[in-house]
Amino acid sequence: MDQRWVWSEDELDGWRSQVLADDAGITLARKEFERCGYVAVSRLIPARLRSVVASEALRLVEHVGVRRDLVLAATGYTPRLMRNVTRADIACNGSVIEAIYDSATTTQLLSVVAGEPVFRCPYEPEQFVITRLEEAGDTHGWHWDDYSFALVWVAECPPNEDGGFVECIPDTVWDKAKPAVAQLVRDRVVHKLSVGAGDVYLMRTNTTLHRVYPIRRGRRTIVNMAFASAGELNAAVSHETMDSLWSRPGAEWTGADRCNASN
Ligand SMILES: O=C(O)CCC(=O)C(=O)O
Ligand SMILES: [Fe+2]
Repeated sequence: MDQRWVWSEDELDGWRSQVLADDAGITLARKEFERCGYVAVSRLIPARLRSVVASEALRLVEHVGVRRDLVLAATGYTPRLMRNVTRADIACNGSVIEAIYDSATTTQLLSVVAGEPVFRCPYEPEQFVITRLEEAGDTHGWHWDDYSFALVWVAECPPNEDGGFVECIPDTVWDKAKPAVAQLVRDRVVHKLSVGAGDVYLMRTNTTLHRVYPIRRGRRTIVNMAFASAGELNAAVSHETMDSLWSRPGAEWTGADRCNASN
């Protein structure tokens, strides 16, 4: 069902006071994030917000999603078999995902959980994207993200026995010239996240190698919101995986924020 959401400042203020009052929830989340490099933050986000983000993601991926089937050299030729929606198409055809991304409540919440200041991503195309795994064998293969933090909203997800769960290896370094992904997967403990449909998690994605296990059936649709650390605001960050992923088929990606209207 297409549930459109009208953004209200009152609702945003309500979330801010509610979340900042939940000392116990924030402390637990901060400790787990510090220990593991990832943490489920669903209980810090009202169910209604999670549900309207999920509805918008499902609507947009149906209407303006583009199929990608790639392997990426910078992560050791790991696959990206998926459908996705660019930041430009989300901003052009949606409302709630961009509003939440831009809200000070979001960066405030992430800063307290991360234990350091968290900022909107300075590279616009990477700020928020939607990804759907939809065919048997679809996977978001092993990779690191370009920026320190990802807030991932899981809109739909198959049961674990059909794949689609997140695996990760914290405290790893992305050497783009020699990613050695297979070696890390062989030598290190692979953590499995317990996040299902309706959940939201935060991950330190620049130092946590991660992937989504291939699905066997069903669908997995997520919104990934990227955030930067203070040091990344002015640093030179390259975007080769992102630029390959989001380029339009047959076209050279220029990074321009072009919009593909859904109707
Ligand atoms: O689907 C997920 O939970 C992870 C997505 C991801 O790693 C990404 O979008 O970079
Ligand atoms: Fe990622």
